[in-house]
Amino acid sequence: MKTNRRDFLKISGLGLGGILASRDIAQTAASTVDELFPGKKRIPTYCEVCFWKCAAWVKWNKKGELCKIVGNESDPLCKGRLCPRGTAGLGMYSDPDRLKTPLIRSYTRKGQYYREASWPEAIDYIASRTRKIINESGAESLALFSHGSGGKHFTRFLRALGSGNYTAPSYAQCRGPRDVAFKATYGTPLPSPEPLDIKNTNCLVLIGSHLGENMHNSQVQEMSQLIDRGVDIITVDPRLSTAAAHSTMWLPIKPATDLALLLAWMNVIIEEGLYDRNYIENYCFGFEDLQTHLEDKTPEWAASITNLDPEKIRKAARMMAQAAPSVIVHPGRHVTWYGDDTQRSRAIAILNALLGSYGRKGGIFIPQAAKIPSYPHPAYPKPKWDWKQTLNGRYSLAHLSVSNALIDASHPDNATDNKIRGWFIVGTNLIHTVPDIPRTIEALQNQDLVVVVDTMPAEITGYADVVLPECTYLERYDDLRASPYREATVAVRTPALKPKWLTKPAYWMVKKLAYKFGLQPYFNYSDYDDVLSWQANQMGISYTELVEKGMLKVPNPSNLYFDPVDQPTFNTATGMIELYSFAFEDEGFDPLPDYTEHPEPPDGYFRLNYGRAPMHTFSRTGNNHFLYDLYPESPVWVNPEVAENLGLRNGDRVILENSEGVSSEFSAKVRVTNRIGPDSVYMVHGFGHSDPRMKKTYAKGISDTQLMTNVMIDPVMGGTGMRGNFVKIRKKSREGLFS
Ligand SMILES: Nc1nc2c(c(=O)[nH]1)N[C@H]1C(S)=C(S)[C@@H](COP(=O)(O)OP(=O)(O)OC[C@H]3O[C@@H](n4cnc5c(=O)[nH]c(N)nc54)[C@H](O)[C@@H]3O)O[C@H]1N2
Ligand SMILES: Nc1nc2c(c(=O)[nH]1)N[C@H]1C(S)=C(S)[C@@H](COP(=O)(O)OP(=O)(O)OC[C@H]3O[C@@H](n4cnc5c(=O)[nH]c(N)nc54)[C@H](O)[C@@H]3O)O[C@H]1N2
Ligand code: SF4
Ligand SMILES: [Mo]
Repeated sequence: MKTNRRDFLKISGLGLGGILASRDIAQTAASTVDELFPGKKRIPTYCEVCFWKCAAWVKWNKKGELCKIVGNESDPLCKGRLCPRGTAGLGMYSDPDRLKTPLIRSYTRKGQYYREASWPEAIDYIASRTRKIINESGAESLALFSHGSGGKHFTRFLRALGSGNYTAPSYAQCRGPRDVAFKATYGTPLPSPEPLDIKNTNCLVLIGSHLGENMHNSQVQEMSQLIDRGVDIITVDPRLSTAAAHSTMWLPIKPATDLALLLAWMNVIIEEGLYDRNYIENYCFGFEDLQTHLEDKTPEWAASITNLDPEKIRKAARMMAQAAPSVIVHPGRHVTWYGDDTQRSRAIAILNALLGSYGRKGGIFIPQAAKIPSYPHPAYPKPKWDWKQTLNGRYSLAHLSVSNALIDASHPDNATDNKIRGWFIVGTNLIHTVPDIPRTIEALQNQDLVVVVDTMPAEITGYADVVLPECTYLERYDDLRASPYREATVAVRTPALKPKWLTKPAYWMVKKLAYKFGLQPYFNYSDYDDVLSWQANQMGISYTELVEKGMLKVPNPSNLYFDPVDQPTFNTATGMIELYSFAFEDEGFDPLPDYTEHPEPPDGYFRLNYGRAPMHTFSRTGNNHFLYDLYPESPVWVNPEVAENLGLRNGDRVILENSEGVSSEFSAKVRVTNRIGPDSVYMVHGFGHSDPRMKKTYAKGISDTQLMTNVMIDPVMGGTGMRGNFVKIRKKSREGLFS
């Protein structure tokens, strides 16, 4: 049967009969360590609850019972301490609502349902559908959307088949604009974790980065040291964020106007001669053009746009210059805001250069990463076309694949020859992740095969033909962690618990699939520690010691800061830091960033603002019982003036309706607070789950993504600006209706 019409399957109540033998169910109780690993009391892993990947220990108590997850004391990314989410990682393992068996979409006259399937059946099914797509239109018609460790294994599978269409939301929905801006300016994008020398800085400037709610571990720890030391922190945020509340200076900017502030700061720094002359002369190109460009961008000009006091704008610029070069204008991370995000990020990159902070102690350091050799495999076939061709001339500076462009290539309105016909989705809940949900669903409906690999019955699994249950990070090996930071390190993840039910690791799944296509040579391992121990060996590290210690330091490949004698080279057209960007000019974009005006909310509407809560990660932790107990749903923050006008009180339930008429599926409680201005409402991303199989979090709170139907695409690299959506607030009446 052709499966191009997919009901969103919200199945509950399907018993665990048949496939799932009682012995699998008995595994819900954690095995003891003596049973699993005689003689061991702790097992090394790195956390997967977010992408900071803190190295950690899974520990057992004296009785040999699993007791907790703690940070690895020698890991620079966590300094021995996990954030609340990492500590609650066991909740990912013990969640009773986890996916338990493979599921295959099946059809009866009455409708569609998922039936539990065995692994051989599920693998056969995927292989035969995949083969059909390859035979008819080539392996290039297969796409992979992934986030997290499992995605790496599936990327290898896709490449071995001959497709280059793999993508992650961490680019066009997150860091892409920043990375393109830094690449254009310094010749290299910024990696994750950001190489920010926060602990050594004398001034930290946060533009929207809400550290403290954004819990990126070592950054938050180092920022709290700054607070204790009384170091200057300047926070630009329309909302009184946790960071703003702990800052020397809070600039409550009018939303969407940051570019004007950044230009005015640069104007002050140049006009008052506060820039780093030597640095500019030795390393930078285009200073005179920049100077001319900024002549009229005075604090008074910016004040009229940003609603900030011009004297405060001057004062902040002087504070930065005084601390320079030990100053960090934080480049941000989730920067897809208003569609001109690459230009805003360029302004941040240039401001850091004027202050001479890039490559300097207390500024932005040169990231140090271990190089992990790739496990031997035959060369990947060269695809006839890949994601670059799907852009059709758009987003010319995108240097990684753009998830939304692959969605476009999968959509029925794609009139080109480069069509995507099958999706593998691994560890990304696209329904909560990519704005304009109806378009994603139309593209999904147009596929001949949709495979979803997840640990939970997340919304995206309801659109699959086949759902493959991955075991959690606590039950598997994954690739070695080689996160770039101040020190080059290698960390290892090994299974601390037996996979529950019929769940399996992604590396096992791709090996089984590869077998069906004669691609075994690409996955030539029996268990994944074959790969890890081979890699460790090649690097001259003892694998036994690595597992014993969880994480090892290896020699840094370069200096952490620019050498005062040796001239660094930059991978740009001029070989210098490009204040004036030839890469931008060549592609028809402003070579120097300029301010663009954005629409204001219409009468009766508010700007939809969103962010993070310390105890949740996106949509993945809502059902984690530890974290649910701490924070079951996000309230909607409303300014007291607005609350008064609309007759709203703390705790009232409301739904939100956007200016295109889309209403939130569920309601949330109002939180009346001065911490948000009267032009916006604020909520935490990741709530409003619509899949009843996630029993705890189902229907709790509002999904910000559902209300994002106006997507402002960044013309430079295709990022999806998400902050231009306006909503009105509808209160629940006594009769239970929203008016
Ligand atoms: N509206 C809105 N959209 C956003 C954002 C926002 O703030 N608001 N933020 C953006 C940003 S910054 C980012 S980085 C992206 C994040 O985007 P995603 O990574 O897609 O975010 P999650 O919602 O956490 O979805 C992760 C999925 O992976 C599953 N999962 C968790 N662990 C595992 C595992 O070990 N194996 C497998 N196979 N699956 C697993 C979870 O159950 C969940 O379904 O979202 C972006 N999109
Ligand atoms: N606890 C937790 N921590 C996380 C994550 C998580 O899911 N949970 N996700 C991680 C990931 S992948 C990412 S990318 C980061 C994202 O974290 P950040 O990069 O810090 O997030 P943003 O969404 O860019 O910033 C949110 C802040 O921007 C403010 N803001 C809104 N509009 C404007 C504006 O016009 N101008 C200015 N200056 N500020 C504005 C909001 O009020 C809010 O305080 O968090 C990371 N850390
Ligand atoms: S910051 Fe928290 S959730 Fe993220 S990897 Fe570290 S401990 Fe895990
Ligand atoms: Mo992100």
